[in-house]
Amino acid sequence: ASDLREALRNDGLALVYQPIFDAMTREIVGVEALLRWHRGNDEQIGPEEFIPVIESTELIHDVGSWVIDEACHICKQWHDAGYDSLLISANISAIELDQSQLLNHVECALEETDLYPGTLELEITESVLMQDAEASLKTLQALKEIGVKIAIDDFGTAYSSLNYLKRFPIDIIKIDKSIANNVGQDLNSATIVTTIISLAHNLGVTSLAEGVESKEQFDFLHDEKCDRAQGYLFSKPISSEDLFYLLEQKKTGTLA
Ligand code: G
Ligand code: MN
Repeated sequence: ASDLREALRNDGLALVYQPIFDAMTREIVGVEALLRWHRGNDEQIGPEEFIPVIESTELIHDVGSWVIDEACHICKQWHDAGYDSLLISANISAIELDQSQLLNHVECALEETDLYPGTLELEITESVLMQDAEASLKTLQALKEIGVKIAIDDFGTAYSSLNYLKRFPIDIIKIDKSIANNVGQDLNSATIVTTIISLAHNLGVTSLAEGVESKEQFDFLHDEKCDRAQGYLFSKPISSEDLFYLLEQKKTGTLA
């Protein structure tokens, strides 16, 4: 944890950005911010390895706040550069969701960067929502009131309870990559994807498939009217500079 404190102070933490595509128009509609820790020389550590380590410490708030600040800041830059409807999505941990600090911090970050609240999406995993449903509900409702969008992450891997889908103010369902990734291979995954998409649509919620790696998978999602897609088929997570370059290429038609 002390290594991480050091990293936070010395630019050892960085965000990379994975574009999210409109499945119909194939335009980039948003970007998910993903945390990376550059430890030592060439070592890159993903959040699944270090977030659990710091969740029991105060550091989780510093890291969480930093992610939101950085994500809002970069998104505002993209807006100012002309991509003014681009959405930015950031991941929220269980501990953060549990605290009133989160709401205050999100409000501050939006105000400081002058970012339109409706362009910020916060991703929360299913299992986190379930841990303390009452407290989570309050925080999410407050976030909703200030105009922020809520995405439920890794959907289909935990309880997938219809009850909380109804109770929580959710705007986007992100279908877990393990499911979308299997649609070509097994019929069950394909059926699950189809079901989640129609569930989302019946609830008036946006459906997003993660982990799209092949053209076949994408064609299936397209046929099933999935709203958005994200995955290696389009792009892996990239630096903010590379993302900007990608947006420019798309605009000028250099890239199909
Ligand atoms: O839990 P969450 O859905 O936020 O995790 C996103 C992670 O999935 C990132 O670390 C990202 O690098 C990874 N990822 C993104 N696209 C793909 C993909 O197409 N295939 C696989 N296997 N992983 C992906
Ligand atoms: Mn996510």
